[in-house]
Amino acid sequence: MSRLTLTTRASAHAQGLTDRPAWKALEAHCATTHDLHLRQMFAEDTLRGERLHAEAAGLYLDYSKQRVTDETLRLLRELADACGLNERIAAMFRGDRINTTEQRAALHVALRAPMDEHILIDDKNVVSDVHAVLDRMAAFCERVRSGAWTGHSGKRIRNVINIGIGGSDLGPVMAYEAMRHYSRRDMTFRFVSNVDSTDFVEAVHDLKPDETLFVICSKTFTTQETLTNAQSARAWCLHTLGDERAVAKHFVAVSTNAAEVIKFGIDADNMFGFWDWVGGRYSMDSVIGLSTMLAIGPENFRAMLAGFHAMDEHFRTASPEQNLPVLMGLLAIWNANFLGAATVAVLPYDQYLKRFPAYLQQLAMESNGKHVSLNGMRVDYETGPIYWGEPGTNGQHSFYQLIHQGTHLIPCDFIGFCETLNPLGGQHDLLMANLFAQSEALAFGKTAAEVKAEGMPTALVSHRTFEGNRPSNTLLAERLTPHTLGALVALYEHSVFVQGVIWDIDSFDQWGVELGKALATRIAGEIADSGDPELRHDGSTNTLIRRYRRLRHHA
Ligand code: G6Q
Repeated sequence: MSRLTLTTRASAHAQGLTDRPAWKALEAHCATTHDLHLRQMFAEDTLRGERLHAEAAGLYLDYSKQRVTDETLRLLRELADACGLNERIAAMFRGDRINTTEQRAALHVALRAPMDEHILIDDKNVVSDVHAVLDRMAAFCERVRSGAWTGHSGKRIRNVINIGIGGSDLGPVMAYEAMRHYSRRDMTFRFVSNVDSTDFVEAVHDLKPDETLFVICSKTFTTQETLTNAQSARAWCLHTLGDERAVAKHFVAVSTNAAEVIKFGIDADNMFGFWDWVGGRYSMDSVIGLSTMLAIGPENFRAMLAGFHAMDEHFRTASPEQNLPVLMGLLAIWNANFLGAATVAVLPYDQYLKRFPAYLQQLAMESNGKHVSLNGMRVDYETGPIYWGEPGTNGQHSFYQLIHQGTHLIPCDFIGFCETLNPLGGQHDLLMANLFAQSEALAFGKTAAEVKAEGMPTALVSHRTFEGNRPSNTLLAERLTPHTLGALVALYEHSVFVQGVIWDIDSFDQWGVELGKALATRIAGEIADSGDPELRHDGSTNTLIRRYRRLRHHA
């Protein structure tokens, strides 16, 4: 749907945000500054590159290459005030039920709160519960890592397979990949999420059941994909081990639903619980991170939590001018709603962060991919942009062309580290040179005059010209540690929240995934039907199902 259609149709519905004086002031400001080029902004303010930065929890944010002036930033802060951002932040930390459509708190900050903090839900301090579970996780992980926990045949566990999907997969797999340097190298960690049997079969093809531990991660323990894969895992294990009692040694569950876990056949002693105020995509630092802790050990896991907490405290207490999540959130609003950028490219210059863009896709797009405001009215502005990305430098030889010279405006988040965990000749310097070069080229481009001065034939000048003025953030940290990873994830969690507050949407529900799930269950029944079921879908879906039923056995 074109932007025009969406806006026209939406304008008949709820307004609010776009009626605010602060919004209108930003629109007027945008109209007068739209053509301002970063070249000019840097030329007029020689200190801009040093000035427009903020730093917290080991992360340095340079936002000087964003297309903003001091006035833009002031107006964005005014908008945040008008939207009650401070009060919404306080409400989240207090444990208010800010996830209004599900009547739940969104209290992921409690997952990394130090033991002496008190955060109450229904008069109960949840921080002590969090630490009790952390201690249990740590004791279990120590037993597995030391070899004290053995499989059914007495062999030590060498392989851990996390089975989960969405929030019960993307966080754990991202964190494992990011923290691989700190992980046990004599153990194998794999992640199965897709209901496509290939995912499971490939994950176990070279593993032995008697050395394998399955961590079944599902908040609800009703998710079709996860339970199907868990059943396959059970069958795979028992096929070799041949004894039901083996399940107790090779399966643990992470869930809020004890009844379903027990029904599946996993002993309550082997279950790690959590709470409904932990959203799936905000759960990698909860017990959903059991596989992460198995890989990197309790001490590193706690260091990661400390990184999360450092960013939480910064978010809660820092002034908006210095507040990284607030700045990144407001800059995202500026880019999406005023400069018209529909996507954000996330470009980590660190191979260990290769799954970070995928993780962020869920965090940002499931949180802010909403078209109704908190009061249920259709919004008349764009909400959550599309997040995507690849680690540098690979992306440079692929889609960066479009970012540099295409017709879409694509703000970029560059993420880099001053020190590599794997020094090899001058490779890290080269990697970082590429990061800096890309953000420089995007911002400043290359003028036609510069191209001509190089003696380029006239016919090629326009092809070789780079307009520049492409905005980017650069996040720089000393090195990728568990603490840095925690801070980085918390930064994005809170930046996503800031955007949701401005857009006046519920960033913590995900009703959009429901319809597809319900239809899949119905169609699965129709496919399994051995007779000739009456199909009552649309003509296209009916035809596709019939064709599939006819051809599937001939494969
Ligand atoms: C995340 C979502 C969703 C969820 C998965 C798995 O915020 O709620 O991605 O994590 O659908 O759900 P279960 O953990 O309940 O299996």
